[in-house]
Amino acid sequence: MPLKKFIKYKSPTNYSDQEMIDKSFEFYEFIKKRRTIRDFSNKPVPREVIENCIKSAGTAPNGANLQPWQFVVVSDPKIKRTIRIAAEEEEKIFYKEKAPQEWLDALEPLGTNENKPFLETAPYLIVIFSKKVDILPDGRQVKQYYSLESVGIATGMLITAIHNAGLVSLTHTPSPMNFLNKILGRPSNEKPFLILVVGHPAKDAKVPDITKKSLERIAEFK
Ligand code: IYR
Repeated sequence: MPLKKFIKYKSPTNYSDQEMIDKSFEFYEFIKKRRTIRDFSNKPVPREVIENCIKSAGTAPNGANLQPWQFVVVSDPKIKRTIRIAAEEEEKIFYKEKAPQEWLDALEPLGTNENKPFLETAPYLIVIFSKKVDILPDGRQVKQYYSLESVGIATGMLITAIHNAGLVSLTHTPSPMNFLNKILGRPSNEKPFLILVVGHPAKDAKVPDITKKSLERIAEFK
């Protein structure tokens, strides 16, 4: 058996308790300002920002470090248009036929509908795929573990990185999303997870006046 290689962990920080309290509170004050935005500006964003944010997402904890994700960054207007047309087709069926009234009632405060102009307006669509199996360059198949959990965590980190960069995002989940494999030429071992729409907010962007549950409602300490 070859010896497994371990290296010393070097903590990047060494905070006191008070510093940790301050840092965690400052971060909360910052992250609670993140809002999901549906009105995007077409103002360009440097590609390097997106690259850095995806590199951050790629550091996420994940099953057996197999990193079961693929990020496809779309800025080509023709591809964005094709995605918009396909997504709106699915969404029309969702809103007009498939969605039960209870679901439509839950969405009502958010003001969503089948029109998705942001898929063309925003400078970037990051289409996130998850893999149940990976296919190596030599064709061998490698089973992946906890793919959805892993990709969910990475997506959360991507959304946080985008907020930190001063941009806004929208998690968009047309259902079903198989059309994304076809449009983007991705193999069938990759399953679309969601589309993250990224850019600057429109000048007059509005957000729904909603609140988050209190700590007491989302956590208990025993
Ligand atoms: N995918 C649809 C519907 C939708 C569903 C949920 I749950 C939301 O939080 C928001 C929208 C759409 O994107 O409009």
